[in-house]
This record gives sequence, structure tokens and C-alpha cells, in this order.
Amino acid sequence: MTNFALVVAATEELGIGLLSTLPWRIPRDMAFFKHVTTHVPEDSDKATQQNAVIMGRVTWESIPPKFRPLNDRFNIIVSRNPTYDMELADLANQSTVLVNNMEDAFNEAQKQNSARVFVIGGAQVYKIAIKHAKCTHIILTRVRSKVDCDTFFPEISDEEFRLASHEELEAYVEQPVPKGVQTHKELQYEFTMYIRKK
Ligand code: FOL
Repeated sequence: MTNFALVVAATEELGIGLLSTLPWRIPRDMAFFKHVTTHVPEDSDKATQQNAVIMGRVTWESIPPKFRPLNDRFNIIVSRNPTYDMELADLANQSTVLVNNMEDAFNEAQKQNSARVFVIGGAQVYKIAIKHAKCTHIILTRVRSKVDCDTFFPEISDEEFRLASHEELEAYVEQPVPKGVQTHKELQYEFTMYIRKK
């Protein structure tokens, strides 16, 4: 199986969602998310390869319809309900597939010869994915302000992961990334990354 990364924005308490949607709107973070998940690394076959994004059904439904499926990425939606009724237009779309579980999601990503594979939420999917030895990176936008959340990212174990340097983050995303605490309106946030220890 190929390695994969988790991409997430979370508070200090690891809050990620409220009422089945994102608790904030941070345009620069969304632009960062789009770059990270779309960018095919320099050493891949850019002409033929795309990245894959794996998400749970609730996360899929939280993406505004006009941005669904996430463009220039192969979208893999996980739902245990086999009759989950996605819009026909979405399923007919060549870049979207519905699977039953995470193992099938990873197999599907591999079958598509994806350059990079990203797990983009939500809580149930992150909880399974973070335990996988193949989960080598966590690209975490840390929201430093207090925000009310009802859904949480799993604990990031110090035994399993170390905080990467800013240079390591930039090397991974192959693009300059703003360093240190950023401000959007009343919100403070910071781009960080964790790497699985050997
Ligand atoms: N990771 C980070 N860093 N920030 C997030 O907001 C985030 N969100 C999710 C997963 N990982 C994340 C899940 N939620 C879109 C909407 C919700 C969402 C993920 C993506 C979305 O519409 N993305 C569009 C761009 C939209 C825009 O430009 O406003 C895309 O093309 O990626």
C-alpha cells in the first residue's frame, strides 16, 4: 500500500467541526488545502497523475455542491451504507467513487495510480487512518483561537509522530508556506506538519 497524509484544520483542543460543517472560514487556509491536495510532486508523472482525496460521507456533504467533486483530484467517498444515494451526476463523474470502508478506499487510490493520497476527514475517517503505519504525514493547520466544536481530531501520539520543522513542511508541499502565527479577522492560525517516527 502507498503512504498517505492526513490534511486537517483543528483547534488546540483538536476541534474540527460543528454541526456537520467547518466551524470557521479561513480563505488562506482553504487555498493552502487546495494547493496541498492538488499539487502533484515534481518527481511524479505530472502529465498523467493526479492525487486522490479520501473522505467520509459527512465531509462530502459538507463541501459546497459547486466545489464537488474537488476538481483536479480523484474523490473517494467512504460510506458504510451501501445504498447511500449520491447524486447521479457525482457518481457518473469519472473522478468520483463510492466505497464501503477505508481499506477499499486505499485500494481504489492505488488502482488509480494516484501521485499522493490524502485523507481529508472527518472524525470517524481520521480515527481509522491515523492508526495506519502508512499514515506518514499530518498536515495540520492549528487554529490558535478558541472556537466551539462538537467534533474532534484524534490524539496525535508523541510516540508515533514528531512535529516537523517549517522547512520540512515547505519541502513536502513544494511551495513557500507562511511561517508563524497568521491572522484572519479575529482568528489566529498556524501551518504545521507532523511526521511519523520510524
Ligand atoms: N484541511 C485544512 N487545512 N483546512 C480545511 O478547511 C479542511 N477542510 C477539510 C479537510 N481538511 C482541511 C474538509 N472540508 C472544501 C470544503 C470543505 C472541506 C474541504 C474542502 C472545498 O470546498 N474546497 C475547494 C476550495 C473551496 C474554496 O476555494 O473556497 C477545493 O477545491 O479544495
